[in-house]
Amino acid sequence: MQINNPKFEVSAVSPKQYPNENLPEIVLVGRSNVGKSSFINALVNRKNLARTSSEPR
Ligand SMILES: Nc1nc2c(ncn2[C@@H]2O[C@H](COP(=O)(O)OP(=O)(O)OP(=O)(O)O)[C@@H](O)[C@H]2O)c(=O)[nH]1
Ligand SMILES: [Mg+2]
Repeated sequence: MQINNPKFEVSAVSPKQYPNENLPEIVLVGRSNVGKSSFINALVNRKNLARTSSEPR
C-alpha cells in the first residue's frame, strides 16, 4: 500500500466538524494505550503523525 502525504485533518468533537470529503472512512477502536496511534504511524510510515503516549502500560 502506498500512502502519499498523510496529514492530520481535525480532531472532531461534534458532527458539524466532520470533514466533507467523500472518502472512505476507517474506524480504529481499542482501549487506551493499546497502540492505536502507533498503529496509525506504522501504517503511514511516520514517527509522530499520531501522538503516542510515552509509557506502554
Ligand atoms: N511493546 C509494545 N509496545 C507498543 C506497541 N504498540 C505501541 N506500543 C507502546 O504503547 C504505548 C501506547 O501506545 P499508543 O499508540 O500511544 O496507544 P493508543 O492506543 O493510541 O493510546 P490512547 O491514545 O491513550 O488511547 C507507547 O509507549 C507505544 O510505544 C507494541 O506493539 N508493542
Ligand atoms: Mg492515541
